[in-house]
Amino acid sequence: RACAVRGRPRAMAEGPQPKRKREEEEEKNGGTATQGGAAAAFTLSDLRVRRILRESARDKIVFLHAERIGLSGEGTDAVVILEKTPFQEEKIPDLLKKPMHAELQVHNDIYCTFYLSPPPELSEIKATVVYPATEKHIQKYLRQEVHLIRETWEDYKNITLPFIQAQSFSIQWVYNILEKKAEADRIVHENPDPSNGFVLVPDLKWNQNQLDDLYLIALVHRRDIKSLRDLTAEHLPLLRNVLQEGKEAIVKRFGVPGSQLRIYLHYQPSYYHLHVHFTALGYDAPGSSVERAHLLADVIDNLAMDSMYYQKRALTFPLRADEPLFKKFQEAGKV
Ligand code: GTA
Repeated sequence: RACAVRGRPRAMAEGPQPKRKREEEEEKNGGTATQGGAAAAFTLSDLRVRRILRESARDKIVFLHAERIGLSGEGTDAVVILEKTPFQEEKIPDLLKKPMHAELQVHNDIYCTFYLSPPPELSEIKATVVYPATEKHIQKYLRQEVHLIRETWEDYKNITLPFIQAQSFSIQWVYNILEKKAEADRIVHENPDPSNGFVLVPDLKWNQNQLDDLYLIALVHRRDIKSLRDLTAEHLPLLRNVLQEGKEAIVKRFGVPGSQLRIYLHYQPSYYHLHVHFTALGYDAPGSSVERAHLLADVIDNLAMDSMYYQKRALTFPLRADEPLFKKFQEAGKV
């Protein structure tokens, strides 16, 4: 059921690559992406926009509810995220040099503003597609009011755990990576140990063209750890491997030292298979704020002090007002 979007695939496993090599790769791939045992391929132009779920002028990103009309005339939901990509340092001089349309909008004394229409290679937009998308995906990207929840261990057992057992996003994409059915060519590092090992891959949000928004994700091989709440001192060797080997692999491949990485877990995550986020310290990554991110180094220290730390303390996290889990907390009189 993976989506196969006919478009321009990137050969990303090797990190930011020289332009010529990337172009050769693209020609070799013939412009079609079919990773992960994909179902029928479709082009982006098969998708019709139904509505804008959310947009941000600051982040230059728009989240769309789209649909693909089948032969029977029935629409299947999709989510499309369009995002203007960051500038790539080596291409900046071309922006001024290459012939293009430049419209002068304001000229006042020493101040001018121009609007440029750069050639395609200098004006990329990244499109992330979720197809077919569930109602939960659509809700996830819809702009909504957010509330903070303070969850005790009892709340976790009585409200959150039954909820996540009954309905949470599929983690098939995680298993595809761990089993090398998808993104195998993107793996940056692997420790294959079934208990204490993990796979480190570039996150879906990072195009690897520049290091400013570096974002990788470590997925543990063990399948029995849903989130922070399941962690005990038993998991310390695994967590220490992720922290140490993850940092070593990133400095080796991308030249970014551990002191410039933000390494953290989300609580609540969207996907209940333990994973750790590695983002560039200078990048304000979505979900890196205090109400959601738990630094891995702190998690390790907390567990070393008290094996049951995350089964004892209350945890705070944000929930959107119309999320079913928020309603469960409301019904229990906890909000
Ligand atoms: N390599 O197939 C995948 C894949 N999937 C399906 C998800 N991820 C994947 N990585 C690879 N291949 O960082 C990544 C996600 C995320 C992590 C899961 O796995 O990109 P999480 O379980 O803690 O869930 O982490 P999280 O953080 O909620 O996930 P997600 O999807 O990133 O959503 C976070 C919020 O960021 C969204 O609600 C959205 O509002 C916001 N956002 C801002 N910018 C973007 C963007 N460019 N793309 C997507 N979401 C964005």
